[in-house]
Amino acid sequence: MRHGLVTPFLAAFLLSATPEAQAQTSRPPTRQEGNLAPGRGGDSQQSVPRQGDIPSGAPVETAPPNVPEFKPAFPQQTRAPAVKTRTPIVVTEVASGFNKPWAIAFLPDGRFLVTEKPTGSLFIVTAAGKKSPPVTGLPKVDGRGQGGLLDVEVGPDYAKSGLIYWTYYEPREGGNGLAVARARLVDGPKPRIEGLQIIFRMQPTLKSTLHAGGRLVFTPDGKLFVTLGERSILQGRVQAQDLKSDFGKIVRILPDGSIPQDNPFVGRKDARPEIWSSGHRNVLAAALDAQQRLWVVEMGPRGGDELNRPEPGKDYGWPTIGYGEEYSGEPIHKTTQAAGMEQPVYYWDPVISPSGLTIYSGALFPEWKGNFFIGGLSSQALVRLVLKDDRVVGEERLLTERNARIREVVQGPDGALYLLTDDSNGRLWKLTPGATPPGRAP
Ligand SMILES: [Ca+2]
Repeated sequence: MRHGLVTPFLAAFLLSATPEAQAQTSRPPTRQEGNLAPGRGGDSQQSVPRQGDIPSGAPVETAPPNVPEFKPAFPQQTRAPAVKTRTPIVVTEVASGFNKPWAIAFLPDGRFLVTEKPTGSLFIVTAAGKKSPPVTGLPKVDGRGQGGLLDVEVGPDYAKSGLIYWTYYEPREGGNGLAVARARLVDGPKPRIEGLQIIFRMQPTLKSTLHAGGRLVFTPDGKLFVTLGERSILQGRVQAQDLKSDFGKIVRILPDGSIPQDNPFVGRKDARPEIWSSGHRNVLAAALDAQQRLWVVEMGPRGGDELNRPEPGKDYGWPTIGYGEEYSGEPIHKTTQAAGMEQPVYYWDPVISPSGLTIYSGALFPEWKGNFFIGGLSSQALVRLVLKDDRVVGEERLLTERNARIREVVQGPDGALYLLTDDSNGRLWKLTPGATPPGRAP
């Protein structure tokens, strides 16, 4: 079993965001939007270390590693110094009662789309937390294990087309596989979809209830990244290194499912043309940064969760290299480095079990600009990373006092963070800055 460390959350609220910063409005959504350049935000008058300074000191992780014989390839590839958010955080429960919810997307009118994994249900939720009946017309899902209805995104041309996109475990003859669908959302008291199209089917079909990936990320140039896992069982795992298989890949398609002609393997007979990058294990967390570069956080084996920045045609090593081991304690990798294989930007041992990634670009929390927020399942935390020059320089674990598995984190159009907890009574939380504590005003 995965068992991440739970660090006590110390509510030492020294400072708060400036009123000016809070009054600013931020840009709209989230996973397809990047962060602004790291800056000082509203805290430039404070005497504590400013954003942009390099943190130092002990790491947030204090538990011993599962695989101590594997050493990082460069300083701070793991266990970066602990950092602490100074702005008081207010957690508001927007809605609850979701059965293992998986993803949030924002409709232009301020409502949310929320998926439920095992039931395959999609809900429209108002800002006040009122849930619609399940949207009808979605295809049946294979909801066993890690399967079901996973990610949902509002199409980039939604205002005109009404198109939404989602991922799910598709039941197939001989097993299942991840599929990407799109359809027009028809709003109303009994919402439904119209014009269903399955735009992508992960190949091959396999009997597994695990590791199919499933995050969707639209890019501003009209492409769609889909993250795909390696199905966990050994027959699938080895295919993460096979370019004729979709397993353990990030793929890049157009919204109608066709292949962008500038994909790295287009025109090669020995590779599938949808592949963007290979050698991934199971990616449930993906987002673009301010430069529109894709970042992913991978669910690793015991002691091997990874942050990667997948570049076209590159191999991220799984299962040949890595920093973890089997849950049984048996080795997986002989080594952590190999020619032609990329190093992770950062790794966690013990693991956090990442699901959901947002790179913060809002104005509500100026000190968070450019920071990475990762949902932690076994770690029961919202994991915050501070990066400088594409290296992790600080790590924080937020919300640990709530003992909740965090499945999803997205930035709303209002600059708040929205989270889902992974529970049979799953909750939708909103994170906003609190008031400046008395006597602590700048
Ligand atoms: Ca790797």
